[in-house]
Amino acid sequence: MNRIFSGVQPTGNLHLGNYLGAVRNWVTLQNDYECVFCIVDMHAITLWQDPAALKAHTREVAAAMLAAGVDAKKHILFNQSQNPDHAQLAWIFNCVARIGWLNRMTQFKDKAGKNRENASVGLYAYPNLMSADILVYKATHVPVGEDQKQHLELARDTAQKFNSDYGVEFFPLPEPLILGSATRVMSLRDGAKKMSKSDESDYSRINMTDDADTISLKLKKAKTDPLPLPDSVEGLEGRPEAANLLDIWAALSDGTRAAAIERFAGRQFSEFKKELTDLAVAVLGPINSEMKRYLADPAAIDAVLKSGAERARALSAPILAEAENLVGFLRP
Ligand code: AQP
Repeated sequence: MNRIFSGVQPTGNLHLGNYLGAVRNWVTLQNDYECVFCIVDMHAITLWQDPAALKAHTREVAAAMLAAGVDAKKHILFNQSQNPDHAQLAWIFNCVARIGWLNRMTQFKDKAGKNRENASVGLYAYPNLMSADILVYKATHVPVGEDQKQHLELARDTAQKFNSDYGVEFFPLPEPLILGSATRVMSLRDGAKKMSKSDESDYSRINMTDDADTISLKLKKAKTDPLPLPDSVEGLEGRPEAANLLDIWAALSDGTRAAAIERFAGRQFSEFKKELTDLAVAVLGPINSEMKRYLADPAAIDAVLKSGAERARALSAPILAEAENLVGFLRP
């Protein structure tokens, strides 16, 4: 069976973008793939995280994934730092990947901002750790958003160079899986920016922990424009906030943008937002209650992550051992 590796950073609460663009699809993929789901805490610290918050967010993300339907018994769910094989292989990849490759990564440029000299070395080398996350399990497929496509290309280049440097077809070249209608959910405050955990404004996103009243308030305050909703796809041109809200409707209802436009053509945002709120609450409400149930028992979440890490290491250890042998590391 093909194997999937998927990662999510515990840099905050999961939001609607993470759910519609990633977690919901992962739940579906469980039927057809062997899945390794990883809460990538080592990636999270490439930007400073408050230590207590990092631990809390790791549990929250685990709870959100379990509540959304991740099956941690049949598949694997763990936090990255509990399996040291990722870091071990990442070092080998630091020596395989070329500086020129990393220099081309646009996410580093975005995240490091203007003060690049002051960015952490980890933020720069992050794509090599991501390559190791995937290849330490010889994963064949990786569900990725648009923003991670370049990193996956780098993982493929690294696998290929490793194979050629050591003269064996050892690592598979992982394939991207781009799924779902809402691959990019935008901020509720600015239709040109993606919905993000690290956005300063909590009103920019719907968190998976938000209750019905909060969802309603956030959608009420969501930025719109003065026109009624359009009656054609062309009518959305230059209206990113309207497009985003219609796309959210489409994704939550398992429909298309065209169907959403047809349904709400000519209606006022106030009416549309009421229906959107009802739909969002209907979809997220049950997940929210499940999450609360999981979070009430942190020890049970820790046990899931520990068992997941042990099973993850059982998969990665022989692959890492063989990679080290190929590189020439002596293991008397
Ligand atoms: N707005 C989004 N729309 C659709 N998919 C999204 N994802 C993230 N934001 C959106 C997808 O969620 C998965 C996990 O993402 P991540 O937590 O590893 O990192 P991220 O993409 O950097 O997410 P955030 O929320 O923007 O976090 P911060 O603010 O910490 O950078 C990925 O599959 C991602 O595509």
